[in-house]
Amino acid sequence: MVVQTGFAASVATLQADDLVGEALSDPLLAGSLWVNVALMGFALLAFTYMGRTVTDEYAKLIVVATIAIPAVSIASYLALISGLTVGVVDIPGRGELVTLWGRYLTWTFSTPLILAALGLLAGTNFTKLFTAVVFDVAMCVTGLAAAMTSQALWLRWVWFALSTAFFLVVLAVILGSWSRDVESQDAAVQRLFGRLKYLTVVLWVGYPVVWAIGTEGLALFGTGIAGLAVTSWLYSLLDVGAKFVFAFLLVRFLAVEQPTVTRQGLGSEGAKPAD
Ligand code: RET
Repeated sequence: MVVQTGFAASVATLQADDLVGEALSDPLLAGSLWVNVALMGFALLAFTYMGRTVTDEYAKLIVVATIAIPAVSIASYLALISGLTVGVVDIPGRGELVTLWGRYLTWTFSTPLILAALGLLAGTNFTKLFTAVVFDVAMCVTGLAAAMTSQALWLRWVWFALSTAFFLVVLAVILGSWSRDVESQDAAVQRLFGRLKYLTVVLWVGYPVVWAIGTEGLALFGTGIAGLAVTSWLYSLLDVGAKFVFAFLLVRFLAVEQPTVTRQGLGSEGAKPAD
């Protein structure tokens, strides 16, 4: 076994830094990141302004969760641009792969906010919201593991499969439990929930598809369609829909309609202290 000396190790780090620096100086890749910093910066200001008229305390909670989505996103994209969350994975037989792993990391914070906003709108209870968020976080963390695994190529796909299994739980909560919960809400809330639900489900399914066809997935077999910049653009465009459009529709609705959203409270449904 060859143990790398300190010197050899620092040469390897230097090469990795060079690769990251080179990748980030590609204008096409940089553009895919800056566009979202600009959009999310605008979103943060616009949503704060739009949300100021919401009076109902529960609706305000939904607004706060929604405004936090672009806030997390700006930090996420700045970290990528700064190279803080971009690295190199050395895959045996395939060479060095530049990975924007910060995306998977920050989804751990942004996606629970999206789910909180959606679940609160449906008026769901704590148990169901907790279920969706826990499995969502598990999906993101195992997705990060898939991207960082260099031990063997097939192990990346094992992580991918595990992450997908957790994703299915999230989809089941949205399409099953929450779709039933929302039936006790106003017609207008139901209509908005229906739109946001389909927007979310369709766009979220796009993320594992991009992973599979992009640089992290099939590209390692020489069959992926997308290079680093194209993969990054695809994620950025999905983000525009899953975060910006989602949050815009929600905040606008809460500000304009001033709906009263009823909720099931914290425990399991129907259980009252006197029972
Ligand atoms: C990965 C790869 C492993 C398998 C699966 C994935 C799913 C990712 C999803 C991401 C959604 C992100 C959003 C971000 C907004 O900020 C990790 C790509 C299932 C669903 C909505």
